[in-house]
Amino acid sequence: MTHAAPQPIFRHDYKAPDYLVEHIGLVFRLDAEATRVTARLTVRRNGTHDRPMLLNGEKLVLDAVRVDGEALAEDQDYSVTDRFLSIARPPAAFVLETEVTINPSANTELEGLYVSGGNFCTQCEPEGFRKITYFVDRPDIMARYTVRMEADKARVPLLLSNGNRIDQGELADGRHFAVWEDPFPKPSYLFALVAGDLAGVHDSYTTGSGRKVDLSIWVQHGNESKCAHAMKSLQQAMKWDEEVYGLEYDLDLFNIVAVDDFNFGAMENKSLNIFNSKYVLADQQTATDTDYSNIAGIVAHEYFHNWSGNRVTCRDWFQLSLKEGLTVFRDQEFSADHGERAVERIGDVRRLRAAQFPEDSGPLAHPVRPDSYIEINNFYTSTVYEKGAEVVRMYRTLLGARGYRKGTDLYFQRHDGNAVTCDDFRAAMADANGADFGQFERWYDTAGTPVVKAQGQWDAEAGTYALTLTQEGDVARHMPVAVGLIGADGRDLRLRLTGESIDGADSTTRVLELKQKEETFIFTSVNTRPVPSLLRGFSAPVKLEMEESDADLAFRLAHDSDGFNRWEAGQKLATRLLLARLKAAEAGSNGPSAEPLIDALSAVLDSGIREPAFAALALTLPGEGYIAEQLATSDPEQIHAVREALRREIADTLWDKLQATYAATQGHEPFAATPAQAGRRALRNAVLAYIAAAGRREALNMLLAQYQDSDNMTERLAALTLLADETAPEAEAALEDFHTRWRMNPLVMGKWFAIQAASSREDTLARVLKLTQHPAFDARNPNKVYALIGGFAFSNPARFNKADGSGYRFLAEQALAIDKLNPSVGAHLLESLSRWRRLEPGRASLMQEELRRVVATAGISSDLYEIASKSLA
Ligand code: B3K
Ligand code: ZN
Repeated sequence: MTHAAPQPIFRHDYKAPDYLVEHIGLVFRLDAEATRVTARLTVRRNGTHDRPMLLNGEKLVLDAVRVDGEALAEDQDYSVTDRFLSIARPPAAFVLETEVTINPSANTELEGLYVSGGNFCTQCEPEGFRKITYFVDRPDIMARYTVRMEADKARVPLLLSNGNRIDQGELADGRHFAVWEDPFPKPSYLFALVAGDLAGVHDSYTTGSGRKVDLSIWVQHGNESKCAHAMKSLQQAMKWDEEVYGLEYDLDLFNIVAVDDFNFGAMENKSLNIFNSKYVLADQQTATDTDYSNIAGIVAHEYFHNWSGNRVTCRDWFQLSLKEGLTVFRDQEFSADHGERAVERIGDVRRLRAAQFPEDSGPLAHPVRPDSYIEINNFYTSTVYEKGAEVVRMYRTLLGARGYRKGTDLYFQRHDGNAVTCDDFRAAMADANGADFGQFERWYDTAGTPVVKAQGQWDAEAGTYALTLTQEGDVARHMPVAVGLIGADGRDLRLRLTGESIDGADSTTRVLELKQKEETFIFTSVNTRPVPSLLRGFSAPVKLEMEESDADLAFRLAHDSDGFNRWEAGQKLATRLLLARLKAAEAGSNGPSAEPLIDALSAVLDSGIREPAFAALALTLPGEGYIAEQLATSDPEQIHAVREALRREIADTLWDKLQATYAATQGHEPFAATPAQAGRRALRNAVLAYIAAAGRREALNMLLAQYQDSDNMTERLAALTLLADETAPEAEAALEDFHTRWRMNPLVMGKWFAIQAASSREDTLARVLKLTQHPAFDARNPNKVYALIGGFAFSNPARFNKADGSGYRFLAEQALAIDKLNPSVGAHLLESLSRWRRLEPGRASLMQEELRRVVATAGISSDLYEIASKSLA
């Protein structure tokens, strides 16, 4: 069978639903191979029309259809295809009952109802509910749910769904039941069911208005001791949302369930969040500091969705960023308030630049609010999430914290219980503040990263500094540009724009509101040559271009009061050097001296121990992907070689200081996952990475010692990651030792796969191929697939982009194989083949060849088809 090209769906075709569902009563007779689902829908016609009622349904075996208790006749009263059930002439108000059978055990897509670790669980966003029962599966249908579950009591003692449990009891033959009712109307994508044998960890939270909420985290037996961090994070998130947004939790219980097989991070189902166990379980021995911080961020993110997503939801999937951009911004600020603000912000921007900027300049580019899609699962992208968060952040930067809060208050008050659009959010921000956000729509409807050029002119005589900002391209956007001017003593000047009175709003950072294609802002009373610090805190998601000398960059790396820009200055210094050296390498010469950069990094090391988390980031050179992004076309192996050579030069030159810092960052206190300790460990690991880069024998011994002697996974894994680049037998032995210790722990085995996949060893592809046959690897488990195959394709540019195309071929084969089991995971892997236009011609054509092969393969999913065909276009 050949594949008819799947057709796109367009945002402009949105129509209000023909029928509304007010209530749905579900009965599940749970069985691993044959679960029976009865659905009782209370339906009302929407408007005046005589159209049939069309319900979505996939992979369902239809056993019965009834309207108001009367069985319907096929073809006459209803018709059914492999995607829809159509009810021919329904009355204006009626009860529709369907009975279907589904097979949770055979569900490898992990969408709908499936089995993980022997337990039943669900994933419905965006379109999984239609794999459970026939329904009008779109987010603007908000219904109340009552759910009855029946199962074998011994094997399935726990029965959970959304809302409150209103009944439970025993049935014949050792079975039992529970009935849950959710008082809040919700879209079908927020439905959840969990049934199985799990251990519960319990605590509580009392809201500001005095409501006691029972909190439970459900995990596999034996993992109870690894839930404390997730529980504490949940309590902090509940408190933070009250304090910062005035939003309280609205039910008496909140459940989190951890499962090992999950397509992404976690899911915000009403009062029953289901999580990838990777983002719940943590202890000192098995989780890194990064894991701890991801857990806090994701637990908070899913909790925050209770308001930004659940109480106020999306009208259609084109509005996805309405909930995701807003909720990412909320979780970013939560993390900033609980950690080091500048360090968190640097992390946000690094992620944005590593994933979203490339996406926005490649064939898969799309606006924050896309205009069309083939498969909505392909649009859970960094543009919708991370750029969407930047867009929300800009409202706050433009309006200030108070104005922004007025805007969110109005948004939640106006739209509570409704399914709305990005325009509604923008209107709430504007109306609450009497502000004009008309031009701001460009951030939602136009793809691409804007480029802003800056030029400064200090007039010594007039004592003015004129800053001209120019937006490239046809579309002028409305954006905040936060600016500081630094005096010769390293201190910020007090800023005043022309026309402002002396006692006007002068401060050291000013937010300029840029709206035109070109605007000049003139600061007065600038009596020494200032060093400008622009786009402080990364105030807009743009590429800023400005001439700046090495000396000014080094000065800002030492003195900029804005932590983000201080880091940015160092990155710019390093990027410039790396690009010059790449150019020189092509011409067969050495390129410029690294002295200015090494001096600057030396100064970072001098003060490193006082601000270790920042120093770790400042010491780390821009990644290979980021360097490639600065070039029209590139050779990733060459970038790797040049970057490694520079790392070695830095390590050789600063050897003694690196050793001293390593010694000074040895931990003495008992382990705690605090920002302070995590900062110290981050600096220690960054320094160890340089020490390893020097390639001396004593370095190998230090790696082995850190691997063996550490009492925590952060340090142990960092050492093992560096050892995985080595070919020495001791390094192999360490990898083997790690496997022996942790082979029973799937999350730790994921780390073991990931570091081998990211190894710079020449034989990495061969090893990855071999690891796909390892007993701990499982192509059905997304974590393992992303660790091993994703780790190779996304985190190892040098080995993935081998000039002979073997990496591309491997990836295409894996994506095709995974596609048969789990299309959304297969499609995500294939995104690694989308950037061929930015590669030198030889690799570019090898990459295209693989994409063509994928498109030409019969029977591929629409998910995979969309990524492959768009990547080629
Ligand atoms: N809303 C879910 C993501 C669903 C992804 C479906 N492919 C988790 C989140 O963003 O919070
Ligand atoms: Zn989300």
